[in-house]
Amino acid sequence: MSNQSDHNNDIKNRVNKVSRRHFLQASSALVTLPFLTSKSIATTPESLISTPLAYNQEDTERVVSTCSSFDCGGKCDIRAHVKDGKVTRISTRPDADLDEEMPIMRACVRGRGYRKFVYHPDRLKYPMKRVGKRGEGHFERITWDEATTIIADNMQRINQQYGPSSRFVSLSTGVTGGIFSGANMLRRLFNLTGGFLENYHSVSNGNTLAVTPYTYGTAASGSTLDTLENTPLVILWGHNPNETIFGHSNHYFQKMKTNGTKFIVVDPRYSDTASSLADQWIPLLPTTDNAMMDAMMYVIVSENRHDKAFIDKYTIGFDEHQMPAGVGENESLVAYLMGKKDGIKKTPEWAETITKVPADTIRQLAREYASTKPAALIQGWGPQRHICGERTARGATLLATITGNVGVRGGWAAGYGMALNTELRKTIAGPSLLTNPVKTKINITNWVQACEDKTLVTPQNGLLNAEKLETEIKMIFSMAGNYMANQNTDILHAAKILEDESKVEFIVCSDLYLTPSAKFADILLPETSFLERWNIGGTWSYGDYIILSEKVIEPEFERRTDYDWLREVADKIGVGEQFSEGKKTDKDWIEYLVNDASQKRPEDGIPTFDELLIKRRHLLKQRPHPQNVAFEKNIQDIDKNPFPTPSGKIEIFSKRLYDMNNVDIPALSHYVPAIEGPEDTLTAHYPLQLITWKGRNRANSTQFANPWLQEVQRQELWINPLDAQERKISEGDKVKVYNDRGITMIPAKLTQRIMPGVVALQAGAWWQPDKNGIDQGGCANVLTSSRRTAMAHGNAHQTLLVEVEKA
Ligand SMILES: Nc1nc2c(c(=O)[nH]1)N[C@H]1C(S)=C(S)[C@@H](COP(=O)(O)OP(=O)(O)OC[C@H]3O[C@@H](n4cnc5c(=O)[nH]c(N)nc54)[C@H](O)[C@@H]3O)O[C@H]1N2
Ligand SMILES: Nc1nc2c(c(=O)[nH]1)N[C@H]1C(S)=C(S)[C@@H](COP(=O)(O)OP(=O)(O)OC[C@H]3O[C@@H](n4cnc5c(=O)[nH]c(N)nc54)[C@H](O)[C@@H]3O)O[C@H]1N2
Ligand SMILES: [Mo]
Repeated sequence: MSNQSDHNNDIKNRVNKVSRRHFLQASSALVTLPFLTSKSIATTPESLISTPLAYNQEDTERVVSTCSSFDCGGKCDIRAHVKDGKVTRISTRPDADLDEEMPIMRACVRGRGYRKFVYHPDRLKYPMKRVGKRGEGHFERITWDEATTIIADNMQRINQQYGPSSRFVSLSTGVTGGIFSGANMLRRLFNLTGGFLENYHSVSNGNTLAVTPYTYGTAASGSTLDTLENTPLVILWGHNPNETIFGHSNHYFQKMKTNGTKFIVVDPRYSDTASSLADQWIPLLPTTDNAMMDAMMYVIVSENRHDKAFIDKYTIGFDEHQMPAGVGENESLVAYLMGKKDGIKKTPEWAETITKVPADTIRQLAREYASTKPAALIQGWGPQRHICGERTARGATLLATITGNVGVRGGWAAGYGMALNTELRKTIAGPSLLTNPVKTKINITNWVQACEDKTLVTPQNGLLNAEKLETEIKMIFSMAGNYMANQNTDILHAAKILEDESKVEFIVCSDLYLTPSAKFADILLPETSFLERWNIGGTWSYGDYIILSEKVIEPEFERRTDYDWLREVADKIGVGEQFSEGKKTDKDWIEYLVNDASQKRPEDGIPTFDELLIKRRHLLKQRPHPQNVAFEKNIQDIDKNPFPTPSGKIEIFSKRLYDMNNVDIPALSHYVPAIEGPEDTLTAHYPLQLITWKGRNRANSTQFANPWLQEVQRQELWINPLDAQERKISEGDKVKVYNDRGITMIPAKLTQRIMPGVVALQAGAWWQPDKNGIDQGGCANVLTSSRRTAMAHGNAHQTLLVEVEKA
């Protein structure tokens, strides 16, 4: 052990001292040096494993500290045990080595299951082309040369025939946890050859991202979590970090819990976060959050619990004295709450009938939030993936504002909620995508329309930088995505459009599995997994490190990296050199990108690639890192640092929203009954609201086929026993969940973890139509609506009504 340790210290010293050339030699030698042995992994100090590239267990086993490139909320330090060219086991950063300096995450159940994902017998092995009708899922094996020739030919033909804006890259988040991805390299290739139709809007958080600036002037409303250390009260509003991870939240929340912080969870579901963290769970009907927020504000204002000094100094729109010019009477927050215009006081009793939360519970929560200083109301993104998502996100920013919790340590501004200075994946940027000559963009919610009929996409529903689309989408590449027929809304409609070969003429899909979306491919390509190539992984916000994602095993069968085959396509089109800039492999790029960042940004202390090979990971800032409280500077000196809003203040009332004159996105972001919400007349046919959540055993649909993870959590419909009883449904019964858009069949789980009136399915189950086209897998997106949010034109995966009956 001590030899090992000395050796590592020696390496560290050499890293600091020797010239790069010498160092290069030293580090490449390390991989195979026989003296790097250690008998016990469990007792090996963290300082050791983080330092060398790897070490041997029994001379032949390497343990490599690496990470995935999935978009799963965290970026964990996983340990691949490699023997004879195979990963024999996945472990993770040892318990004993958790520390404040480096609270890097340990693998959850998903991370522990990676071996079963990578070695699954169903993994795609060879390039294939479609035989039979599109969507049927029949393919035959072809050579890579054939595949890249067909792709190069179609890229050129379709470009010539329809123009570059007929070429589209489908949403694909499968590799967005890394800086290097096939989807982005494809964008680069498109841009070298005329461009493509780009999309905007994040399906994850685009609604809150678009609306949070209407309050604060910027979406970056989150602080670093270490600033919450002494916060006595945290309200997690539709936030389930126990499963969704969100960077380091669990590390800090668990610590705070131990230190006595009170946690309240507001969620229609008793989530894993509620069960593991919460002192109180407040279920409410989906889409009614604003009614509860309105009533909380009513209690706070009518009981004089608001922070007057804060409101006077930093905000506009609270009462009639504080309104921007050009606005009529009774438009302020107080006027709205007191019913000056509509005659309705927004009392807890009023809200109880809408939300189903007892008035006293609302009153108690309002009092507690207003009287606990500071308090943090932290929103997840589930509530903003609703048709009223913008209103809900902004509503909470008003609560945070009137209680003076913005810009103060221990408070929280709500809204989007990511921290300002920790967008880590930017620490080391990916390769340049070059410039897209096509300026027209569609919202991601427009893509099916753009395939169907170009006139359906208009500036009013999401088209950017153009009055109309010049052409329909004729070519789609899905590179590590399942957003053609699984993760998108209303997939039965999407599938119908995709089946029609006269519409989209050519579809390429790169994946590891034959997913429901991959079934629509004309060319289906077997990519390598993250264990079979190089990348740099970064965590979501609230963490500030990067991890080297190393190629630890050779790809089997004919699997290739997207970059590798794209390079071949580029050669065939005649732009090979510009595309690759001489870099033959993904590793060449990673090496170049790391060294480039290291050289250009010495202030960040980014290591060189060779240093990273030894260090494995890098903290962006010097420790202890600067704690960041969002808007602290604005609050400390608003004259010098006005908010970047039109008024320079926090805008409780938004004149910009007022001028849009859209009832669905009012200037105050108050409650408006949602279409397909609980007040919709459609409830006569479909009385239950269906929501989906991101469960612990997969990242969206990624790892759906992993047998270990299928054991962790079954796909089933959560239904309250009251609703089940009414429908004579018993535990485990197969039920039919349906609306006008589709049907899914799934076993029922009777549980009080979901409130009456609401049913829930875990998001990300594969669509499994039987021979009659009826889904047998509990895929929620056969039921979801492609309706758009009012301002962002964003997705509303969460807002839908269904009926459930015993099958
Ligand atoms: N385990 C796991 N982690 C993940 C992912 C995954 O698939 N699996 N996906 C990652 C990705 S891509 C993203 S974008 C994030 C998403 O992170 P989030 O969007 O925050 O996650 P969700 O589970 O969709 O929603 C959070 C909670 O909102 C609740 N909710 C739904 N509707 C309402 C409502 O109307 N009001 C209120 N108050 N609550 C509501 C849900 O019950 C759920 O518990 O997670 C990331 N992390
Ligand atoms: N009902 C409902 N639907 C939702 C949501 C919801 O809350 N409810 N959430 C939405 C959100 S926030 C998101 S981000 C989207 C995500 O939707 P997608 O971007 O489609 O994400 P995944 O479903 O994970 O699909 C990623 C695919 O990439 C593949 N893959 C993984 N690794 C690799 C690789 O290394 N190479 C290649 N070529 N392929 C790889 C996986 O096998 C998988 O098929 O889903 C959205 N859909
Ligand atoms: Mo997402």
